Amino acid sequence: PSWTASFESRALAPATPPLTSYLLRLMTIKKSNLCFSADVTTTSELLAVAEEVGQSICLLKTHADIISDFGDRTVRGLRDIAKRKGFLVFEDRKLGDIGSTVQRQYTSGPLSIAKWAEIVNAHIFPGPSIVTALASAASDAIAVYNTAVHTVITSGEPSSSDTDNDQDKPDPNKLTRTISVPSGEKKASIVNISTTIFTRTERISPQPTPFPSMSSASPDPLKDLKAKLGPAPYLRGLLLLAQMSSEGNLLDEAYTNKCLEVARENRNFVLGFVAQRSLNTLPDDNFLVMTPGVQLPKDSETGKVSGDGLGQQYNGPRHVVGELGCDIIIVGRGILNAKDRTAEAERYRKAGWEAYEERIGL
Ligand code: BMP
Repeated sequence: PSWTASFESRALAPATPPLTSYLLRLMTIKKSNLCFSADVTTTSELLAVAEEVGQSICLLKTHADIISDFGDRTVRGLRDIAKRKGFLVFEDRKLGDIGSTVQRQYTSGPLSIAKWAEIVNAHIFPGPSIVTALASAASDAIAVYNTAVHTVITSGEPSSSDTDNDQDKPDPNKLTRTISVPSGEKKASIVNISTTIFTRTERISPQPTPFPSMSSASPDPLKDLKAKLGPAPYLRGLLLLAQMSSEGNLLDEAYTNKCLEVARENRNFVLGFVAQRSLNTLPDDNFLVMTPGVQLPKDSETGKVSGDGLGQQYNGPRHVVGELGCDIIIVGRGILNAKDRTAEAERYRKAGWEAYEERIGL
């Protein structure tokens, strides 16, 4: 589809991968094409700001490696807020190494990105196998998740006495049988007992915390959104760094085109790009473009915001979304440094959404 097509119609196009489709539907229902870049250095700050802006965003971008106390509390807290407020999580890790190394960076170590972030990004300078390696690691992570779900269905409700017992570990044969008979009733129970599953899986797994808790006791402020959208699917996707916002960057047009080529070869896993303009040129291209380097002038100012003195270059939402065809604006300090972040996030949401509506002719 061309970039003048609505997000809704792009979500419904038959070839759209499930994660892209979910995100496009989320954006449509929430009327938000705003990604907040939560560039903070502690878990408390991250969770506080996610609460403050969550209502206005479709995506929250992290740099987990700058969070000094990143760990289980960070992941559980963030997943809980993402679930309650309805947004996806994007870890801006910018992977860029040989396939074998990026697989480990993605799935293990203190960050274990694949466990808690629906989206991660990568450079393609190591060559296209970075993408296939990550796709394979992602599908393994999804398989582990599904195994965990089916384990509990097979084993029934945990009792307080048996959850730490080694005998509770999944029996792979049993699991395969369970997966092959997903009746309607079983599907319903998968959703209903997911809270138990995660608690239990964490106790029985050889790894300390394989998946974040999906449980939430808090009231749901976005019930309507959830009723329309359903629960977020457990899926993983990749963005390629096709262009950068920083002055003098080396990602030239040939490199950008190469990214597009690699993305087209991996359409089910690559949901789009971090770039400064839409890269969709073929009728089949339905890649999302997420664009950093976006700021609005402050209320009292009329002037243009140009940069941060460290190479960052800023443009307004109207320019990048309306004129260059970008889909999602990524905003960090524009919101982070505001006195009232909730109000500022809402101001950016509106500006981004109006630019999108104008672009599709509404
Ligand atoms: P800010 O809006 O505060 O300038 O933050 C921009 C965010 O987007 C930062 O987290 C930065 O790492 C990221 N980013 C960028 O600015 N330009 C790029 O080309 C790619 C990025 O990921």
